[in-house]
Amino acid sequence: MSLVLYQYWRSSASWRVRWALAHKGIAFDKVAVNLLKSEQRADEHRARNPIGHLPALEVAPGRYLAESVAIIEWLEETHPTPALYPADPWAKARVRQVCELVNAGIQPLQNLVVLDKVSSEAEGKKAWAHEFNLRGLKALEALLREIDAELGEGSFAVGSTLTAADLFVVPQVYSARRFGVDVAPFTRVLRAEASALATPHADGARPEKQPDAPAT
Ligand SMILES: N[C@@H](CCC(=O)N[C@@H](CS)C(=O)NCC(=O)O)C(=O)O
Repeated sequence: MSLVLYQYWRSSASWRVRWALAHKGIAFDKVAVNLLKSEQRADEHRARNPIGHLPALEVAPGRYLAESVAIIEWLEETHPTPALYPADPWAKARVRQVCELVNAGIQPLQNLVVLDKVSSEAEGKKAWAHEFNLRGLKALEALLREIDAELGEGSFAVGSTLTAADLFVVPQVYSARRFGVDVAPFTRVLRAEASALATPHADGARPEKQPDAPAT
């Protein structure tokens, strides 16, 4: 069977994984799970990922892997080329640091399950998500500049080729814009975003290109 990605068009963690699959030329099918209808919290989806989050990748009939970091590292090990991690251990550690800054330091704070606890009002939710996206982008900008100083100025998040770091940065910048953050000051982050979005498989991974995206 081909791999099956359970995803939602605007889920940033799903975006990371479908982009990695496309970049590596791995065939997969997509099944939409609607976050706005809370389908991710249904028993049917918790059987794929006990915490009730997207994405989940069905790797064999009835066998699922969740958590985008785990999925992308598994894809890297099973399909090493084109690589999404540098061979050099230090550069690889920096790629992982960028991934985790987004995965652990920014994205969880904007999750629906969190926003629903923060406020019952749309404005209250947006203000919270704005604050943590802004805080995260400031940190990301500083980190990418620090990495440039070590490895030489790069056009992507880390270095001069697409890495897993870009797959985490680009969806996060999209989210930051959604929550009203002025991203213009983060010029190093925006350079990485532009470079990554110009790579061959970036376009098809974008939210608005997903089958469950609303028609514009
Ligand atoms: N660390 C997880 C994050 C997964 C996650 O938080 N997914 C979000 C969508 S981007 C979700 O399913 N949220 C559901 C909710 O908040 O109820 C990963 O990288 O896969």
